[in-house]
Amino acid sequence: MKLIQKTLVILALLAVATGAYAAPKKIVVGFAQLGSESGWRTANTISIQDTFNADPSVTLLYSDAQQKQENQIRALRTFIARHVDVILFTALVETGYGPVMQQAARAHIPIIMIDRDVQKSDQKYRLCIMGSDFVKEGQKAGLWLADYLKKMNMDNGPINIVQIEGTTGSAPAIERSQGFADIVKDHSNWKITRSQTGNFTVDGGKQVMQAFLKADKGIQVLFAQNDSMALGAEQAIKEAGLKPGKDIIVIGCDGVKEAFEAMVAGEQNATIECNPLLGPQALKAVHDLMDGKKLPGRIWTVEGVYDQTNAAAALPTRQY
Ligand code: GYE
Repeated sequence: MKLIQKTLVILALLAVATGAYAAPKKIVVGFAQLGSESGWRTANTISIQDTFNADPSVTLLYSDAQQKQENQIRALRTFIARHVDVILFTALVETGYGPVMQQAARAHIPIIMIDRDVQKSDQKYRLCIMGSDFVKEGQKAGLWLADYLKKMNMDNGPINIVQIEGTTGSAPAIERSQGFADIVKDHSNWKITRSQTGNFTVDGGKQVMQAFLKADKGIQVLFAQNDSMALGAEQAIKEAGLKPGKDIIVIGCDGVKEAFEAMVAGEQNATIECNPLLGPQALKAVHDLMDGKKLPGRIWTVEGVYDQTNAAAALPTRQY
């Protein structure tokens, strides 16, 4: 080998060794998902994974806590120990995350929350939150019911409403209950006679509705705080020999495809949309942050209400 060639080889080796030719450093994002309890959650996970995995400048580390807070806290600790650049986090319940979030703050790892928030006193440890207005969703369910009862000429006598709540202590369960109660109290003839958690799952919704139907023959309305529980409850209603959507008015929440199919089949009356497709806006927030831009404290998702009057038209365009 001639001297000039030797020199070039040595220079190239030196450049690699000193990192001058190394690929640009990837942004490492840890996503602490809470579980896979519902159709909504599956759509949410896929949206984040697909969006982040399609971006070659990002590495996504994913953890599914299987609806157990201790698993989620462990995942957050692992992300902190690995010094990820950003943590994406949705809280199973509102309380109990203060210490681990503080640990992330001390390690200067920013937390971007999606979907479910933590309690007020711990919100100082997160940079921003993006997702839905759950109080508004509960109110929309109540307002839809008021309109419907008027339309059906049913709003004169007492209205017996049962509620199947989401995971106890979670932001959407607390806030949807609150929003729905806001509207119930404006109607002196409405009463929530039973309210119990179905943990946001199809099975949970079915079991709770079975128990409600055994105990009470006069149920007129069900507000299920997500569509998975509404779909489970619809099965229970059918197995009890009644027609969901006719004998019992059923309102769900989320807007998953199966709920649209149930509305088209006349077995569910309405769903309050809650959009899980947060991947694109979460990725934008991560890039903005890494580019040194300031993130807004709150990014709201824009959502609608669907019932049997517009479900069939919307069904072909539903993405989740
Ligand atoms: O409504 C439910 C899911 O946090 C908004 O969680 C989310 C809720 C959603 O299990 O289906």
